[in-house]
Amino acid sequence: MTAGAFAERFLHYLRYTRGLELADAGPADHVAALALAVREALVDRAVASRKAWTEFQAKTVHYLSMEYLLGRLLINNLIATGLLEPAREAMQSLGLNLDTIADEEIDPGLGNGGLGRLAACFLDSLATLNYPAYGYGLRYEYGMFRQELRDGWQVERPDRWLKGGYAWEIQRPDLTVPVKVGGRVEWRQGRHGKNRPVWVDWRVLYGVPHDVLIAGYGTPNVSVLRLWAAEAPREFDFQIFSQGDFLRAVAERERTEAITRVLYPADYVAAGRRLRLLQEYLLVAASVHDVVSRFRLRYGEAWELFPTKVAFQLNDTHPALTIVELMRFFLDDAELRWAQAWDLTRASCSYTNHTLLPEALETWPVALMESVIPRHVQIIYEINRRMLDEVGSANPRDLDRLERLSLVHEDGEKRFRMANLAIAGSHRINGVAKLHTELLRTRVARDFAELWPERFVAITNGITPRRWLLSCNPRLADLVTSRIGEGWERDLDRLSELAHLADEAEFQQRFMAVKRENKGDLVESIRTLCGIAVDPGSMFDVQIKRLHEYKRQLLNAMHIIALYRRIKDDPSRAVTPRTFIFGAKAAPSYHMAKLVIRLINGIAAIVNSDPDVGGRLKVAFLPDYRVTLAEQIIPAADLSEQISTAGWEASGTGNMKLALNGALTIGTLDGANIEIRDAVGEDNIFIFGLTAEQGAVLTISGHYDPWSYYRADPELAAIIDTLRKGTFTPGDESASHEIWSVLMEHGDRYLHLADFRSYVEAQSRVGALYPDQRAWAAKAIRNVAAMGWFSSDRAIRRYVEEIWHLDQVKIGAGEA
Ligand code: 26V
Repeated sequence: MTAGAFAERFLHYLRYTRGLELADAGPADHVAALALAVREALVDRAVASRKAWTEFQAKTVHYLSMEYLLGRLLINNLIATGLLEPAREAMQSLGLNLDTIADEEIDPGLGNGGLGRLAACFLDSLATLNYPAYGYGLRYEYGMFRQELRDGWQVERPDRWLKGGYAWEIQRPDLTVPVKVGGRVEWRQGRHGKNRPVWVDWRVLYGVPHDVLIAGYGTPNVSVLRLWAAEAPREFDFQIFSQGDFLRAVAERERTEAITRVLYPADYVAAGRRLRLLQEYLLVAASVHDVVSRFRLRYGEAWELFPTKVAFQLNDTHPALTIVELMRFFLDDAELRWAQAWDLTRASCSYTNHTLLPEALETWPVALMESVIPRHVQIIYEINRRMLDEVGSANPRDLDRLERLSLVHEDGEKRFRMANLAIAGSHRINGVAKLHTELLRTRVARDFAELWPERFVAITNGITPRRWLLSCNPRLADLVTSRIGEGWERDLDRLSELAHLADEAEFQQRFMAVKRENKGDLVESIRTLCGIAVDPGSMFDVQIKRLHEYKRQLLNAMHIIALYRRIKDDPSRAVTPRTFIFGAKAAPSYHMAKLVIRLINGIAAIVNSDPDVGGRLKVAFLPDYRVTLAEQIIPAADLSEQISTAGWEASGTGNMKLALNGALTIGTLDGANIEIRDAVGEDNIFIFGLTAEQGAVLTISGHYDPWSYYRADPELAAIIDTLRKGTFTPGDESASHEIWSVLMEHGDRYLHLADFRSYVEAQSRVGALYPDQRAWAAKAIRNVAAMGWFSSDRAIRRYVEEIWHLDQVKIGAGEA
């Protein structure tokens, strides 16, 4: 498409969807018209994709996730469709600037963190690799809250992301699906005289699909992200209305449509609330209905083909009811026998575990579930009975084991254990990194792994190089292309061709010049966002991720205090200038996490303005961390903080994004850090701290005593004392004191004191290396060169081989 033709489409949409001429249009109108102009290309591709998938009768994967963090789509979609340059020129010809407009696009925050962003990277790779794929999720009216900082504290503001309309979504009222809830189960005589359970007195609500098309890069294939919005039935209103109870009709409607009102803004803590259960059930029931309808259109009632045409991937346990809903469909609607229904269900479902944190493992009170989906409760009991019968007949005496395997937690209020259900109903269970899978096998899911070892697989996460290099870091992308040519965007292993340039002076200089320019851009953002002046020549030391105790932003803060105290001790001592950059949201209900934000901002206030520091240390907490902010920070980072307590970070994906953009990692032997170390080599990463094994021994033995580290290390003791006294949170001393108490009076569950010295020593090595910019550049380049394996394309290929068994489909020409 030429720039002229693109400009014409843009003006067309301004006029016919917004009723505006160019002169009257504002930034929001520009974004919408641009999106619609690009969307045309996506729709054409989606139509062709659907046609090819259908013609080829291709097996299709359905990724079920309560969260997606897509980020902005305009630049990405322009790049993917090859329209970036025409669009840029078109805007210029109209007196507009593409980048300025792109900066106005909203970032749909339909997720909390890593699990949601992984889902978005996977849809990108599925499209790019020509696999037929649907993502299913919920269209929350309010996404992740917007974070503001007031007096150093996090304040949450609502995220009304849909208020100006979202041009990328296509509402599909024609594909609305009914979902049953409530009621009870009766036993009635069936067709063959046998008594069968019948779900009665349910009420109905509807799921209305909103599709967002995810373009493949350099291919016409498109993934479809189908987001459900809850809608109340019209008939229902009329019924109550005709009884004269108008207010009740409206209130009831309101309650139903509230199901997709808001994203739960907490990860790592199971909500246990009715509304959350309704959300999970809506996602599952609407999606299964959709998939089954499509199957019927293509294959009629040939249910035996189901697992050869349909794969469901459960993104954590949140959509684990898929297993039960499929069973309900096969048993009650398709009238299959249990054994066949179970075989088909298990053969089509698989489950990804994303965390081992006990408080994040979902369980649902049986009584609550009974009031929402009584038939499903019966089915879960029956799945459990059959599973325990089978296991019990092999080992009749091991009652403890049966108790651990049971889908029902019986101690006190009865609850369903969703991870056990997800494992029992899946043919593959995967962890998201090697260590994580090993810990899943040997700790959290040990009894299951002993029963069915072949079902457990390790598939390390990955990231899409399209968003996390090509689009977010055009300077580095261009430099890479200038040396190894195009093609790495779809074959990231080709980055290894950069390795031999690591010691080449000229390439090092170019590489560092790119980094410096990116840092210059970020300096401007920090000035605007935080009002802090930072030196682009200082080392940018970055920790960006959800705020959680196990991720140990507090350990980072303790290191900053250490450096600050050393300067105060001797203001003339030589220090490597550093800018500490944080981005993190705390769950609104997570008290300790909010205290840590307050502490970091307190440290920032003191360090940034102390004349003794003289600007050599700066701390910036950037508000409202989200995909868009990540895309600005990552290209400018020198040092990547991946410092979780070993054993607790399932994988991490920020670690991969930062290394891909030329940051060196300081990290523990946790999650994918281990695999990053193996890829880049020990000399090109800063590893510290206890291993998962050592940490577990220390914790489980009951011998861990933070005070022993306090007594042995005067510098550490002084830092801990500042926390007790509230030195860094003047006016809010109790905030700091509470943090102290969690460490020193409540056992320091995440081993901050145990790892402190090792961390500070690793940081000294970092600080010593940074001034040698050539040596630093060589290591950074080696990191970039070794990141090929961390592409989400590799991860998706592994899912295809180990779990889904899909065939690639070439659009327009059948099978690839
Ligand atoms: C858990 C829960 C618990 C129930 C209530 C709502 C809710 C929402 C989200 C979560 C997800 C926590 C798990 C998670 O995000 N894990 C992260 O997954 C990343 C992708 O696999 C991985 O890189 C991170 O290491 C892991 O922490």
